[in-house]
Amino acid sequence: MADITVVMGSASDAKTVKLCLDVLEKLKIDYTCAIASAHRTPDRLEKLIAEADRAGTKVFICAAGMAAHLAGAVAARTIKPVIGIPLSSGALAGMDALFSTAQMPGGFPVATVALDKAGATNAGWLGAQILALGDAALSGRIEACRAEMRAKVDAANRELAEGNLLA
Ligand code: RP5
Repeated sequence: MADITVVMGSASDAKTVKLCLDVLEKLKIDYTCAIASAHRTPDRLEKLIAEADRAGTKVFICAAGMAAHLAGAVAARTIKPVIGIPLSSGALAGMDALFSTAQMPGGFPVATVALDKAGATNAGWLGAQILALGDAALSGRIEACRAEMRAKVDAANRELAEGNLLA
């Protein structure tokens, strides 16, 4: 059983979604990933959500562009946490996806992260942090990654103090 189910609206989203999957892999999280569109393949999406829900997936992560109905359509069919990654494409450059992912009606939240690459990465981290509530080993792996990030900032400060960064 995959703990996280990742869904993207189109194959054209794959390159961005890969950044989310990279985080899940780094943290050794069991996930599945599929392409299903709320508009183009509503039946496939419905089946996918029902099967993942039944199998015990704990978090859904949905990435879509344009009038990004995908995360909302998933949120309508499950009470598991849904994380939405709005993607930029088309004439509105992602504002459409951002608003349609974030502006959900009461009772059907989508935890909306930033647009595109930054959002894809953070969707992975957020999904991991939700799972970590019940998984001490995963919490430890997340803490270790944070320690690495802190060490990088410390190293950058040493470089700055030594005059190498601004040289
Ligand atoms: C959305 O429309 C997809 O998630 C994608 O971001 C966007 C464009 O899809 P394609 O026309 O490239 O398949 O449904």
